Amino acid sequence: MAEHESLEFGKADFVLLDNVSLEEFMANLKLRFEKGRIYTYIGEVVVSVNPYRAMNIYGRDTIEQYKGRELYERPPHLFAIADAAYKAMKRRNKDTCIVISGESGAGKTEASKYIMQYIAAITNPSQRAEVERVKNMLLKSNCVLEAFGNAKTNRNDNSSRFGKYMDINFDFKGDPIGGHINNYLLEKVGGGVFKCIFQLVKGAPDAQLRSLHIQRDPTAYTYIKVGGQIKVFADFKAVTDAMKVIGFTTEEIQTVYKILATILHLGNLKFGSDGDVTLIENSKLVSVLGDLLSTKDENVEKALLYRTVATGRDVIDKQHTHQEASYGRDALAKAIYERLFCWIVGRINDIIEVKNYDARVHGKNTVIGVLDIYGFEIFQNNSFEQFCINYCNEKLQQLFIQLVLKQEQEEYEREGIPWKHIDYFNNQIIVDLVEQQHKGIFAVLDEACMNVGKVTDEMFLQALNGKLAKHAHYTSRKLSPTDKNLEFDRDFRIRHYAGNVAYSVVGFIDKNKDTLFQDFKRLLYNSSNPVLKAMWPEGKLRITEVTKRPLTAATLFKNSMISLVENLASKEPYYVRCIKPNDVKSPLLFEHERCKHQVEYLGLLENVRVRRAGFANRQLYPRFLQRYKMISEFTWPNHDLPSDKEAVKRLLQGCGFEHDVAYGKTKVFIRTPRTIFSLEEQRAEMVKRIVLFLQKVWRGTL
Ligand code: AD9
Ligand code: MG
Repeated sequence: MAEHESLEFGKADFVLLDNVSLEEFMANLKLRFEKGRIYTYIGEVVVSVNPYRAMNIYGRDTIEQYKGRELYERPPHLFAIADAAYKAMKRRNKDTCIVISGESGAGKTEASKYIMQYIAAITNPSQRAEVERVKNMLLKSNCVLEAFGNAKTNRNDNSSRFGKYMDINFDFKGDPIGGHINNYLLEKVGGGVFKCIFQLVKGAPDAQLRSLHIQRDPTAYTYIKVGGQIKVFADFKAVTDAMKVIGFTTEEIQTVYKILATILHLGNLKFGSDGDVTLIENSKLVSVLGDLLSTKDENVEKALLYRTVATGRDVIDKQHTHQEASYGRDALAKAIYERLFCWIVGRINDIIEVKNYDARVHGKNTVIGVLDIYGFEIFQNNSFEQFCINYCNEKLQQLFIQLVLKQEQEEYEREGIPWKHIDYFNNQIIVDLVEQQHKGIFAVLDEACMNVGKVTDEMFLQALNGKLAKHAHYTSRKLSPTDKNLEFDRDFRIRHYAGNVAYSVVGFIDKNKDTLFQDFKRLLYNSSNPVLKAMWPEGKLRITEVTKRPLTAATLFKNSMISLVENLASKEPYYVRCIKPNDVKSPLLFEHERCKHQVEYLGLLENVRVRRAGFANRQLYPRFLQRYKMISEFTWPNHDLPSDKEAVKRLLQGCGFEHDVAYGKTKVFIRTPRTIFSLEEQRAEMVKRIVLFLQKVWRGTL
């Protein structure tokens, strides 16, 4: 039980609820939120509710309070989890990871930043210059990734449009020596405009804008007009400086901004037609693009208006229709942004990765990973993106259950306590539904995309219905005709562990395929700007050589999830579950239904049950004594028994709790929360008496 915090603030650990019911859970969550207690534990999991206001709980003094402490000694906090992960790594040489999940705007990215700050603050006490340099680079890389990966959406002003996993490597002293970042599924469509684009238009110096042919007026650009306005202007310099600090060359930084400018100009390109001929209306943009992409104007124009196709042994130029040309333009803008983002991540990795670490000399190099990834999404209209995100959450849930149970089991074994099996819903069946070879949803989608000729989204849905008719977690209107909430040719529904979600198949085929015309890849590869050229190696292939299809988005995502989960599974996990209290960014409003929904789909109640099925509480013997020794004559003020373990036994026997506890090698395990309450009450009573007694003594001696 977390340090004393009176019950007026609710229970600091959900495991201590009198009854595990959704109502009690919600009441406790609400009470704590209203009292400004935004963090609550479930055992070692932190549940966090976004406060939507500045909290005075992240300063240097708070950091000091958590440093080196055990989880239960202080009120629940992210710092306690960060410290636990750090201690496990340092003391036991374990690789650890912190998994942060929750829906958009719930506070994941903020949490990941506080965790990084904490780790930065408690490491490198000897101020080694090399370590300080690494720390600075890691923090700066966050700043760059946010600029290029975050956008304002209607759900969050600073929404991360990509999932991020960052490893921090530590040397044998426990100081950071490098890192590695993995990014997952940068959102290609909709969802606002990336911050860096506004930063450029609003914050770049005049001369630089001029060289990019950009005006300082965001409304002049079609792509950002639709994205809406945001306030992020002074940051241009900060991001540029961060790139310099990390080690991007001047040429690289210039190319980055040229690419952003290219995207803005592409958005303004208009196509027209003259009879059968498609043409570019504002043709002076073509030479702007030629300049920015360091290539000949006529190459730009050709790539925008034609595609090269191989027919047998011949190669011909086929002109785009008006519609194809517009489609190609937008696909190009998205693709170069995505490529730019991946390239930036790759460059950062080149620089921050640990090099030349010799384990024989320095001991084991250990890792803490931090995963900031989109939680379950259920919208009015759910599409391919939600499908991927929710699949990702199924994978993480699977891992969570396995690991939490495994971790419990291992601790019991370590401590020599008999293990009792716990029942839980195993969502592997849903994971399989999505990722299984040949008949999983991804496999069916890929097969549809492989077909030559036009395969429509509806045909894909029919194929799903054919293959999955019998699956307990899959349905559609065809399979359950009475379900009026599903559209016949459009929707399928999955029963996720977190609830039912209907997905519309519209756009699945298109989003899954790499639809960028090969001509664009060649255009970019043939640029005389070496940085740009390096981003598009596949443009090297001539048309007749392009035989292998690029991997589909589904396959890439699936593979990246599988390796993410493998990676996490090899580490000791810590969890932060973020909850968004309302949709209006209010610090006061706790929308009950909204929060309840999240508690359900984060599986928090199940988590409490798993935790309580074992032992609700466990404490090291000396710590336990330190806290409760005043309630027994055998232990107060000091005991004369042969060990702390014996003393704890004696104390608990005296209180009549013998039946509710088990004695491990180093820890006492307490099964029910009531026992803890009772100990706490007795302690509070004794403390009061001791204080009164001391006051009397003082008065007497004065
Ligand atoms: V998204 O899936 O990337 O769209 P996140 O990352 O879960 O989302 P984020 O961390 O960006 O949400 O938090 C959203 C906003 O909530 C922040 O911009 C802050 O204004 C606010 N927030 C979140 N956590 C805290 C906090 N601990 N203290 C104060 C907070 N404000
Ligand atoms: Mg985020």
